[in-house]
Amino acid sequence: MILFGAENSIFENELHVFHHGEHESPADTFAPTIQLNEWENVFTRSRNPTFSGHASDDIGEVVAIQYKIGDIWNNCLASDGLFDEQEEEFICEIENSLADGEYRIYFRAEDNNVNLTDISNYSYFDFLFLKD
Ligand SMILES: [Ca+2]
Ligand SMILES: [Ca+2]
Repeated sequence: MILFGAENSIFENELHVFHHGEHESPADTFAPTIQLNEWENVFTRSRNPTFSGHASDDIGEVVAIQYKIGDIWNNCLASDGLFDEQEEEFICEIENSLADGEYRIYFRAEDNNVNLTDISNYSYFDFLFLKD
């Protein structure tokens, strides 16, 4: 009886570890989704406008949000100072001063399982810079 009990308990432990492991590292194949905060207008008079929004991941943590106007991706900032959670508010400050004109800004997100927003899923926003 004692021997049976011991074997049984080892079996249960293995089962427990297996299930635990499954919960610790589920397959994560999706990048976080991005929800942009709407501007009141589609134009700005600021040469260095700011965008903000919310990123959320079903599985995993948001580790980066980036924007691009043109060809180069730039990092956005986490509102709480660090991209390290499943839900993050972010701010993107456009560093290169804009010239007059129409622009499209793209956003993408990355999680801690190296999932990056697919090009077909980039969030974007069309706006105008009009100087005073
Ligand atoms: Ca994910
Ligand atoms: Ca955070």
